[in-house]
Amino acid sequence: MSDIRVLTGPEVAEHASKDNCWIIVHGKVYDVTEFLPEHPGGQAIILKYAGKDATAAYEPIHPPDAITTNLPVDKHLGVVDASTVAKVVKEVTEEEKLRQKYVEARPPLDTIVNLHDFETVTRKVVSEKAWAYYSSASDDEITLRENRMAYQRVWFRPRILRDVTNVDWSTTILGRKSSLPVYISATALGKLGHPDGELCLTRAAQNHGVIQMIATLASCSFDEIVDAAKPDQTLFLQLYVNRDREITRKYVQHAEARGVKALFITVDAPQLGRREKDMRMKFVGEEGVAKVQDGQSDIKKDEGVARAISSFIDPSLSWKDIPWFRSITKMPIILKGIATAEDAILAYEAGVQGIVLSNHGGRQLDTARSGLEILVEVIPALRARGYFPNPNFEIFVDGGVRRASDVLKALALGAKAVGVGRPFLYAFCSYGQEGVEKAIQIFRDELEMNMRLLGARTVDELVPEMVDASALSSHVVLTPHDTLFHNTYVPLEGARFQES
Ligand code: 173
Repeated sequence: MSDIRVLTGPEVAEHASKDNCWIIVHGKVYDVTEFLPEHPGGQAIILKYAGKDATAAYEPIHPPDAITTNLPVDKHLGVVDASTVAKVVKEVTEEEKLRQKYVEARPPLDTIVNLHDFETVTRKVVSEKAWAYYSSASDDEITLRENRMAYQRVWFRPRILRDVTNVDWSTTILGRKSSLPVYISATALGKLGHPDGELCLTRAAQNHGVIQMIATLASCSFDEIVDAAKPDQTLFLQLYVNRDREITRKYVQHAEARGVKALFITVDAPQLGRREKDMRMKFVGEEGVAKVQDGQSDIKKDEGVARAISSFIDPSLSWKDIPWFRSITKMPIILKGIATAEDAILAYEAGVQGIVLSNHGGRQLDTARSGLEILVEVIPALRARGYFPNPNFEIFVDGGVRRASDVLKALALGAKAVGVGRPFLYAFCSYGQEGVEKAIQIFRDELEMNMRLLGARTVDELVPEMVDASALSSHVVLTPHDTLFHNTYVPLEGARFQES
């Protein structure tokens, strides 16, 4: 071990330019000069930390192994003597002070009564940047809001006098036991909102028999998440397909070897939507950075966090690729992001094991329809061809689910289970693992009550006759105002004037 080079802070600090750029991450020194133009997030952000410790900025956006796997070994220069590194004294901004105050004044967890509450708390206790990234949706955010509204256009037709002493909401998802007809859907960059990131989900899920879908762009590395899971815990994987299929092949096969039970290929994001809240945040936040570039144009600077790191996603992905995926894995393949009956039929005929009817949480094509509305189009179309019901082809819905009543509506209309993304993310941003456990408990409590009141003792008893979805596809119906949702929803802002 004696041949490891030990550098001092001042030595590293001498390499602080575009032509000679060293950085410190997790106590190690890296020469990133040649890597600068290749950095998916642009060079500017690295240059901001040239010659300094970049760990704090690096951590939420990258899995821990991102730098070691992407940078040739000869650029790993050595370790830094911690006592010699000038602490990048993070100036405690007014924003940060306020955030800390809110963290301290968080409502006690036992006073949290519904999933909206986690969102209310998260908005105050995470950084503005994290909030902008998580909460944003594309363009005018019409679809984001529609995802809630759609559930409110479906009304229950409850049945009575059925002896509902015992109700059971457990189910199977792709042949795997799940204590809820809900799975934790993939969301990226968990460490922006909590230091343990997605591990909060993994730990909570294992205590409650809930299935977690790991995101390709999680802040924790894939292996960290799998290592944190129990051997018998079911994990699914969400996949962004890389332009370099070899990388994707290795990733998928590694996941399968590590015991992941299903592959959800995201098919609605050949390009990321323009999420304006996120874009504005980045633009304002990195203003100083643009100057480092000295007139160089950095097209990434106003794109927001997600767009900056999504350039590896292959927009050429097509139906022709499905047989290749089938050839590289035995895991069930599910296409995530189907939005029409036409594509649901193609998916079935392509031989995949399921589809997620989704608009990516309103973050992709704005004014795309809600998953629930897609569901009532897809089921009859599949049924007419004899493709539904079929135990080997499961249909999922995600987007906008905040209540067990939403879950029951989707199941009654033919979904096998629903995906829940942001609410679980917000649960850990606000209260860590315990928050996620509480969110699961809330689902249980609401499912118990709603199933009793609806007269369904098991998920199999949730039938289409229990709902009136006749207004679902009509977008001009009045429903009572969803107060909690609208109180949490932050309206888009207009252009910002510069400060003088
Ligand atoms: O919705 C997203 O933000 C998302 O899917 C994504 C895609 C690429 C990078 C980060 C997040």
